[in-house]
Amino acid sequence: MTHYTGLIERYRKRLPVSDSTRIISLNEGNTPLIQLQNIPRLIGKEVDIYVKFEGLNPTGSFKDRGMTMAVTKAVEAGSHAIICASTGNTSASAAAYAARAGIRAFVLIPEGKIALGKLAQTLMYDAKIIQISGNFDQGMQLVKEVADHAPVTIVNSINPFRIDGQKTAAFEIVDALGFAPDYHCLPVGNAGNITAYWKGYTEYARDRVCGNLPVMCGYQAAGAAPFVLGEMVDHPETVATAIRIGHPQSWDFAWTAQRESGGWFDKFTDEQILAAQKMLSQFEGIFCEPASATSLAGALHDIGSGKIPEGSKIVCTLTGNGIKDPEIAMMQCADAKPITIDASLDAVKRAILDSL
Ligand code: AN7
Repeated sequence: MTHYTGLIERYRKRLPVSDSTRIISLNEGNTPLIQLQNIPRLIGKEVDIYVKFEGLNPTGSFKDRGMTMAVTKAVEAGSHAIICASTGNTSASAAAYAARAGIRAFVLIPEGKIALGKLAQTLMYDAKIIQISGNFDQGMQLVKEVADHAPVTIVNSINPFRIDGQKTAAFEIVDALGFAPDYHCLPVGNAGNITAYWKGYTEYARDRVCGNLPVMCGYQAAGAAPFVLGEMVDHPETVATAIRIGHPQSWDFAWTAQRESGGWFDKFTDEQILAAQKMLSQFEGIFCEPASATSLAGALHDIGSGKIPEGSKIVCTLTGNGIKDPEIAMMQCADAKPITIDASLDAVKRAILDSL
């Protein structure tokens, strides 16, 4: 390949595009799979943990994988506008790909409950932002209803092209490792992503690109854990606003992934999620957003309990970039306020010597 031009070009044969399709791309995908070096040593376990850092996509989240496909197909079908409900990342991604395509984007977001970076991005990409005094689930319901009455294409993960785009993350992992991991850990909100990874892995296994399949581990925030409770949650709450979702759209698909892979769902408190986010930053230099760290919180818990045995190869997807949510990051580091000193050599020298 000459230079990388996005996941549709790379996996063209496995995606529903033709030679005449105009590809709407921002060179998404091809994100790093980074092996953790310090955390396994800290916890004293013999495990290979890799993180798939999806925060390095063009708009800072895994949503770009699905959005390049969904917007490409919307434009191919003649659509001039897209719409989504979002906890923040889908809206940023939809807005960016609409800008790239030259079409309009409408996004419904829960007022006051989306991270600052996501709001700033979406404004910059010039989407029409509609805040509702309600949560994501109510927004999603409204989007489904309004799409029946207006010429707009829904680009939430109920759009099957989103799932097709996102399955390429599983392809990249197998292409990088030469095999599928033993365990794949993901944060779960609407469950589109766990659905997509399972589709990608099973497609590769069917075609003998890999000989094994991972166990799928879906982790939720304790206050927004419908898969763990086995029923919808009407008032989801969590500091990880990206996964503040109580009525997942890919309910049946996610249960299929769990059942077929022999996997499980579990839930973790905001404190556990934030601790995992800080740990990744502090000990590995990898800054993801709070929701993303739920995958590591879950993996560490299940490694600790032995549910994931030593010797395992584990991939945790880090779905979004830490820079998306500066307010939570500052809150996490409230005790580490920067010091202010005189602009003199003496004062700087003293500050350094004091903290060595
Ligand atoms: C960082 O943007 O639902 O289980 O509207 O932003 O596929 O829903 C975001 C979801 C995990 C959960 N991590 O993925 C939205 C939205 C981050 C996310 C998820 C989201 P799914």
